[in-house]
Amino acid sequence: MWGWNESWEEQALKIGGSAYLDAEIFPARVVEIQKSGATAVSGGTSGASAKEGRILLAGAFAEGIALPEDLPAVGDWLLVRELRADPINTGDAPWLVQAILPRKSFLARRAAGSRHGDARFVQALAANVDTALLMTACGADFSPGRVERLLALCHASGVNPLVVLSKIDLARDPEVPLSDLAMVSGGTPVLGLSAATGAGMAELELWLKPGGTLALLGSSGVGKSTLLNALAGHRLAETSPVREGDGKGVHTTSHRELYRLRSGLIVLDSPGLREVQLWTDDADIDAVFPEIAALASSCKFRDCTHRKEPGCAVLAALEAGSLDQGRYSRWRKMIQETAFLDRREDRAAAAVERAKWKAINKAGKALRRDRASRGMP
Ligand SMILES: Nc1nc2c(ncn2[C@@H]2O[C@H](COP(=O)(O)OP(=O)(O)OP(=O)(O)O)[C@@H](O)[C@H]2O)c(=O)[nH]1
Ligand SMILES: [Mg+2]
Ligand SMILES: [Zn+2]
Repeated sequence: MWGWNESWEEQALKIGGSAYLDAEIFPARVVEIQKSGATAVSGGTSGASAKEGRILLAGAFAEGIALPEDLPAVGDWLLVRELRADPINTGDAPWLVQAILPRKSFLARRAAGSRHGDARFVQALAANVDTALLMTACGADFSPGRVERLLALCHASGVNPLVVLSKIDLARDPEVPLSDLAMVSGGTPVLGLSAATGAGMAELELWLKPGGTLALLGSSGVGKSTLLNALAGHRLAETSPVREGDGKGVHTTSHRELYRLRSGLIVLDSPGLREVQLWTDDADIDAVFPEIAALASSCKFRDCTHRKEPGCAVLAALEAGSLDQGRYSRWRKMIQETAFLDRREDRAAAAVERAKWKAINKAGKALRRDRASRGMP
């Protein structure tokens, strides 16, 4: 159930040991995260039917949380212990998290802005996703550049991407946007489909396997929830029309949730991504721009930045017209952006570290006095 398999069972045994064998602790998958808290469903090999529980972060597990990615994300498999029901409070007993089973993949982006106080500004999108549909729609939403960013995100996460052009019923000739996408997708397959007419749906199904977890990614209004409903064969999630004027979505879906379809497929629907800030390194970006990476190996200088250096093979290809100008500009922007964010992050991360240290260390004052008495800053 919910994608549990032998390799999860192995991990659970290794980490949970006898408490797991005695069923004191059991596996549960995080299916929904709301502002008010997280919900998980019980899983594992015991024949018992799945039940839902509220996740509680406390005790040793909570104390061990140092970074945002240490927190449970949607799709995570947890080992939990049911707190004994309180005889006075008749509400359901919460599930105390003991451990997160090692993730098979982790989709994350940089959180926008530094106000979140996250040490590394990372925002988890989902854990243990097998395949992600990187969606862009025919019409106003169409953006090969956004698909490139999503591809880089997948590269950094261990998720298999599949590029999807949605709403092909709206295009006069879908071959044009499809070939634009093929230009930017490297070896990643590109599928055109319409949840409205059903075109391309059979082809999509060929890529999906029961028990696998599929994530739908793309900006608001591309048709993620509509596709989820089409795959399910009935209405699971709310959808709403895009804005008349500019064709933008209206952010209908407001939280991340995993749905288990009758076919056994598990689908993550999530809010539209407003911006895709990369949580990647240069290698992930290069993987999305293989033609640039290939040219770079012929540059005169090994640390060539491909901006103005003499003997730069990338600039030469640009000049000769064999490298697409748009691809080059977008590649440069992504590289610059991650370099800028890395620099900004170092300072902010240090500040967060300092604040945390101050809060945790009860002997802080004494320590500072001691340091001061020894003439240290
Ligand atoms: N013509 C056409 N319209 C579609 C198709 N798929 C979705 N739509 C419409 O596009 C609009 C937005 O669809 P949603 O499924 O709500 O989009 P979403 O990606 O879930 O948007 P958010 O939840 O805001 O992120 C709805 O009016 C859908 O009916 C399609 O294949 N063809
Ligand atoms: Mg939606
Ligand atoms: Zn160069």
